[in-house]
Amino acid sequence: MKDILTAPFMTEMIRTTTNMYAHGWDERNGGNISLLLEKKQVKKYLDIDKVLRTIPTGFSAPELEGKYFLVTGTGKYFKNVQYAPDVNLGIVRLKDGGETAELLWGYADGGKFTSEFPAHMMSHAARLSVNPDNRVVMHCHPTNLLAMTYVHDLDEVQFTRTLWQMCTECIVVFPDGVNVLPWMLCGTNEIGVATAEKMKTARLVVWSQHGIYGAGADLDETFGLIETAEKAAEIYMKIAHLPRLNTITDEQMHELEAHFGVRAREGYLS
Ligand code: 2HA
Ligand code: ZN
Repeated sequence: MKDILTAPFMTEMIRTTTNMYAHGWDERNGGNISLLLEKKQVKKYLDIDKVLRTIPTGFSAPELEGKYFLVTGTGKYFKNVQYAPDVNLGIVRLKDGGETAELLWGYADGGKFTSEFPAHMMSHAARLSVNPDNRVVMHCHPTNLLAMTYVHDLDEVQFTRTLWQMCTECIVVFPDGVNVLPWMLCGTNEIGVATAEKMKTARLVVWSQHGIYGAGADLDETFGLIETAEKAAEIYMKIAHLPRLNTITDEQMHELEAHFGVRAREGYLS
């Protein structure tokens, strides 16, 4: 059996959490990530018949029965993941229709998965239903996106269009746009259901006055997606209070669509 700390999925997870902390998106215990693993990946590093503990999840997700996830721990700090991965991360397998998680590795201090586990698992199920290659759900608190939810209309078309207008490549990176939830109580099944519903039509879901969820095929892509939206929000927060003399027009957006072979979300451009 190989050392799990050398697994590419582990080193990427450690690098990603470290980098997200460095970006200021994950203060204290803010943020959480879940990465869907293949059974054959896990078997190289762990005896999958050795269950350390079982943990009730408090929700059901039959679509995810038997699936393996590497997940950040509840109350854990992203800045500490690199120093103690086995305390701050865990690998679980879902059973009983998603109602039970079997711990196979990690949460070594007796901890468990993130409080946002429902939103993560329900979002995985939603993304997999539209993209079988989806592997990552990532939540964090990027400063400018969060700031924007205090001063910008929360209408999804308006919010998306503003972000697209802030950097030329935004429409290429997230042509599906950004969905927006109003403020809701976090850590609940209700916000999980609402997030998953929004995840069916976009890979980015803003939680107003809280943060953002991103989904993608790998950690790099998902990080890059949030990074691009956050960059756009940063530009917006720099210019929102100034007279706008120039912008990216819808006509120019159509040129970008044609050149990069992407299709903007239906009805979002004139
Ligand atoms: O505590 O970010 O949304 C981690 C969180 C909760
Ligand atoms: Zn949060």
